[in-house]
Amino acid sequence: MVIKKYLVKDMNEALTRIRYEMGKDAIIISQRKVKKPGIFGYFKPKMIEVTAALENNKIDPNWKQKKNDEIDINESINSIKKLMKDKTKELNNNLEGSKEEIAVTPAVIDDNIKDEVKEIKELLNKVIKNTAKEKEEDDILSYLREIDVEDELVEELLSKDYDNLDDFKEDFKKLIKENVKISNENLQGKVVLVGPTGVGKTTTIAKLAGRLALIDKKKVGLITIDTYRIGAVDQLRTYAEIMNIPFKVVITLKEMENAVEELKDCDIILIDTTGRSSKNTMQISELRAFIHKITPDNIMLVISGTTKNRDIDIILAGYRELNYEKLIITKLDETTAYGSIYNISKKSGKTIAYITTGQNVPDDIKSPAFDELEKLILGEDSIC
Ligand SMILES: Nc1nc2c(ncn2[C@@H]2O[C@H](COP(=O)(O)OP(=O)(O)OP(=O)(O)O)[C@@H](O)[C@H]2O)c(=O)[nH]1
Ligand SMILES: [Mg+2]
Repeated sequence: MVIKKYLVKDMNEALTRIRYEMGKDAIIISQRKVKKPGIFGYFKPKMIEVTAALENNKIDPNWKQKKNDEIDINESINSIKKLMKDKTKELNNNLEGSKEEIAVTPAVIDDNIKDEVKEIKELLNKVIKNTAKEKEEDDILSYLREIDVEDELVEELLSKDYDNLDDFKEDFKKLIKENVKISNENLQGKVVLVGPTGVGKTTTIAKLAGRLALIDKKKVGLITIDTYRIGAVDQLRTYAEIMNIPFKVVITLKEMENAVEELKDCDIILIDTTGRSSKNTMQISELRAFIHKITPDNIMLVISGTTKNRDIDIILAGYRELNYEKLIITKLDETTAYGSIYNISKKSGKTIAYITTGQNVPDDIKSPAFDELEKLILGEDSIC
């Protein structure tokens, strides 16, 4: 037997599609009102989910539907079929055997059929219930995909039964609270920013320097050890000149020591580093030697909010040896699903110091509020 579900606006549409796709022998076994899947479905009018069934021997050979459109309820269907077969056999035997002896009265047959129908109904109800449960699971999984949260990171919830997506969200909110922590930074001393290439380390340093020097009126110094990329030094020097703050370029460990010494009167020294591929352990170890020399007060990992889930693992593993304590999640303006905030927090176990939301220096940076991040992760808000 083939069972197929249709999400339609009304019964007319359902009947047309069922007749067209499954043929005239298909029967409707259930119908119910549902919301469209996904978060946006909650704002759309209700639809009808119609389940239709068709016996295998009545399937039109030209009917080519995708295999995954079929609902795998073979176990229950097989028990229904077996039951029907056994009952039919039993009834036939009774009828055969009774030809010469006693005639089977219509009342006896009626009772048998009634029992049979009752059992089939019970089995069908079970099947329909299971199908509804599968539907809720599907909704939850497609919601997680929509908001870009990795399934495995909410594993403990996926083993539970939820009647609807809202119930799931309530539990998910508790997980967000447990795993997404914010540190309200009062930056001081030597602060080093590390992270993969192009995530926005230098731009973030410029934004922080701007805020600290121009708004908080702190004495800020800048150091860069990023002499690797052409133009990298000029990038930060330009900002330093505009803000009129001291700026040092270091190449060797000795120069690093000297630069820190020369900037010792500053309230905050922001140190920019070369973007390193997290897969290149040699480069990261080199960076560690510099960082060790500085004895920083704060090491922050800068990671883009647009990072793919599997790359987050590689980045976090690659930078672990630098013992970073805080996170800066950048480029949140470049995505529409903010699950990465949850994924990065949960996987790293570190607190978020800042998020950045654009290229403007110094405006597009902030210490986020928890509620703000929660809404973004849940897909209830966005950064335009
Ligand atoms: N949309 C957007 N772009 C950003 C953000 N932060 C930085 N960028 C841009 O990302 C690009 C790379 O920024 P950089 O600051 O040079 O990145 P980096 O990490 O220092 O790069 P490397 O030094 O090469 O490792 C630049 O074009 C920035 O303007 C942000 O929050 N949003
Ligand atoms: Mg840079």
